[in-house]
Amino acid sequence: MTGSRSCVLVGAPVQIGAGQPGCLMGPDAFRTAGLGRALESLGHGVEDLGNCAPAPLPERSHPNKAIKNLTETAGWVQSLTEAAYAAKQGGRTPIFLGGDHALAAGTLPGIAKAAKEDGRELFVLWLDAHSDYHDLDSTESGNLHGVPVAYFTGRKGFDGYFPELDVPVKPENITMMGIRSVDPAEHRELLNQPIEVVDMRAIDEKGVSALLADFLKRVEDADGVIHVSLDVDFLDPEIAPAVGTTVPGGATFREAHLIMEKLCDSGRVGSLDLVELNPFLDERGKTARLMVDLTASLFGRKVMDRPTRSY
Ligand code: Z70
Ligand code: MN
Ligand code: MN
Ligand code: MN
Repeated sequence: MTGSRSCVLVGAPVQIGAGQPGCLMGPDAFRTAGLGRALESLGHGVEDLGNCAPAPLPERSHPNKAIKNLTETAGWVQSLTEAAYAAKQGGRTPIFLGGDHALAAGTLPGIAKAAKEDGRELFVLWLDAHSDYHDLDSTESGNLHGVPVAYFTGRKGFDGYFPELDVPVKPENITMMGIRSVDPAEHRELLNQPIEVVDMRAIDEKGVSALLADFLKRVEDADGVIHVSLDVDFLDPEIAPAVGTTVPGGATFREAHLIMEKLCDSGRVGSLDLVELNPFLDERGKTARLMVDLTASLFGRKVMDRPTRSY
């Protein structure tokens, strides 16, 4: 139990990016489920900065009439970019309590800017059923939690709608894992660029351990730092029902914990998003508690507190 991080909890109660309300309650559900206490019990310092609010921006509209809540989402992107950049200062470990996945359109640009200033190569592990790779023209649902990866990698089409992107995330530094729901327009674009997409078939064939080891090798070779973006729907809905977009066939309890333990062993995780928790859909807090337990594994909770041998 060798904790020594300075963790900062940043609440991001954004719910307008998702198709149904409820993620607004996410940050308080994580607090109620004991996220701060779990980190403290591992020996880490924890400071809760409370919740962010969206920046007030002038009204804007896009020719794609399906899009919902564009102005407010852009406001969240702006305020969270600034909050993430600030939270990363002083070698701290920000943990963003969502809120739907649109929040990553703010957190990642802020984290990327801080990493660049620190001279560190940023990698992203995107744990999700979905690729969230629509742009503003291609989204059909109009739910903007489906666009963050396109935005923060600097794809065209966000100019004048979302804040101007300072430091984009390199697509070749992104690995998506758990993917099992990709819309046709996302699929076309994903084939044109170097994001690594580890779908559920790959996990079934090779196992999360070997697949994650490949990613960690690339990070280590670049002496990089990792941002983990954990969407509740990465997990199988049987163990994590509190999400608006359940997709069957997700990661198991054991796969998810193993990923967190191996990430912990790498010593390279610098920031974390916990997203898409909809407490209104939970069963006696079980999803919130599972997300807290996974976070604890990520930051040092072990069955046996000794270095893990490689098998
Ligand atoms: C679909 C869309 C999505 C998260 C659902 C789903 C997107 N591709 N993202 N849940 N986190 O509506 O664009
Ligand atoms: Mn997502
Ligand atoms: Mn710095
Ligand atoms: Mn998802």
